[in-house]
Amino acid sequence: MKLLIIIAILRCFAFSVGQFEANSKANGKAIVHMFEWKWNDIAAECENFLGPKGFGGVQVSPPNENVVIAKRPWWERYQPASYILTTRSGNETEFRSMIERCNKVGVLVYPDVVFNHMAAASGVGTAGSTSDPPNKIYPAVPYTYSDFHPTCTLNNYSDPFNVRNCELVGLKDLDQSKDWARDRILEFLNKLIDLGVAGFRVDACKHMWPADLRVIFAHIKNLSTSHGFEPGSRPFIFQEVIDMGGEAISSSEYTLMGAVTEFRYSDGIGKTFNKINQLKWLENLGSGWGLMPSTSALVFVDNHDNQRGHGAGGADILTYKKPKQYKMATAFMLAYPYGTTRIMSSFAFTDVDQGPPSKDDGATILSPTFTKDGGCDNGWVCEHRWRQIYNMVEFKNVVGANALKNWWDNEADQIAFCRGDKGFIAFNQDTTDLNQTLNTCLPIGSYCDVISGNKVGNVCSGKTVTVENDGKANIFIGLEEEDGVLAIHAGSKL
Ligand code: ZXY
Ligand code: CA
Repeated sequence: MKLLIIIAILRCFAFSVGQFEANSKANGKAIVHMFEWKWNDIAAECENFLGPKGFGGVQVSPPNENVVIAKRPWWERYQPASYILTTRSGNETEFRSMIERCNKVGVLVYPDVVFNHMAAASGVGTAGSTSDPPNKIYPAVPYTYSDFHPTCTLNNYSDPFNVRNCELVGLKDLDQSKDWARDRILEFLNKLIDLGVAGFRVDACKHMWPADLRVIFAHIKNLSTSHGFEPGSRPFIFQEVIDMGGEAISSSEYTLMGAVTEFRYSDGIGKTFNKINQLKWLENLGSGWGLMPSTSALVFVDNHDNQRGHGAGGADILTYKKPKQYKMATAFMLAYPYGTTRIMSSFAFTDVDQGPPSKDDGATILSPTFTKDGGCDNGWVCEHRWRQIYNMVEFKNVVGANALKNWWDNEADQIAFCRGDKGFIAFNQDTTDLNQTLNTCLPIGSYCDVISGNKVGNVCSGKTVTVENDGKANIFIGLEEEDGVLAIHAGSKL
């Protein structure tokens, strides 16, 4: 009898916290963060590009109302005024339509959700609601002062109480242990579930108690069967915890409840492809680097915050501003079997506070325009439309769960490896050309390198690699080439 009760308790536990896997449809596929895009533009991008190219999901900017801040910095969206679904990205109708259109083409939607805090700035929000932070009154939720922790300043990262109960840059700190706050947060998250989202990127988890998050996550509904999810599917939750070491709070406190952002990966990959570390050290990336277990890790080359030189990694973080190294780092991330991968899709910026391309004094975000070669314009970078990146998204899908094998390196800055017998990739950031006969693990045939070009009909627009019947091929990556990578896979065979 006792044993049965224990089993029953364990089973409840398993069901309530088992949200590691990007659920079945997206499992193993890349997620792209469409930072500050409008809902209608994302819907079109799902249909025209992301679905056809095999992206598994999109992270979208916070869908709920934020306080309008002068000059419209990107971070105004991290100052919630209410849970009304009206922002510069669009309204609830547009949000709903985006989710349906993206789901239909197999691209799942993961909204960024902010519930550590409410706005620090006073004024009117994007849905017209007022916020009164000095008195901690947000009438459109509604929240009043008793829903918040007593005021204190967040200034001591060695003290978990200070980090979790005090105000980060004056943002009013919600008390997620209180029933009223918890219920408003859950009402918001469950409404998003009803609209068809597949999970959440949860902002500022370091600043919330793991025990409170556990209770909140356990009360989120299963994914909506009326949006095509299998009965019993749990949301995929990835928690933002900036843990570079040296602070009181560790990312491992959050791995029980879902995936966690691995900022040390971003830092390490940046240092590697900035030539601070050698490529050969990538062989044991993962636990060899002291990173969290692969199934817990949400990995990225850069995110919307550290691409601005803020926080984790500082100047070593690679961004679209160093395209050759950025593409190499992203290709490595998509080829190497570690973590759930997220690609950043940015707008161009010169000032770290600058918001997205916009007109009418910032009120209206501009839509991306597209160039003849398929890239973006009008202020949008669209890394996800760079051939070297979207072709590696396909590489990742083709190699699937096949293990890494046949690691080769020159004991310095040239490396190569296979993924089962489905894919082969080589990198060169050494001071000489890479010119080697290597085992590609692929069946005999001619393959298009998907970095220097595409397979177009039965020809390659870039390099062609000839694999002999022993799996070997001559691999050449010249120093002066546009890209320091070469990748071939089962789907790029002529
Ligand atoms: N902001 C400017 C002005 C206000 C917003 C700034 O100088 N902030 C101080 C340094 C960055 O600290 C922040 C962190 O997380 C946030 C912040 C924030 C999360 C939010 C809203 C915020 O200011 O305003 O939802 C933060 C927390 C950490 C950490 C590093 C940074 O280790 O535990 C910013 C905004 C940054 O720079 C921001 C916003 C959203 C994010 C994020 C950073 O998800 O990661
Ligand atoms: Ca807090």
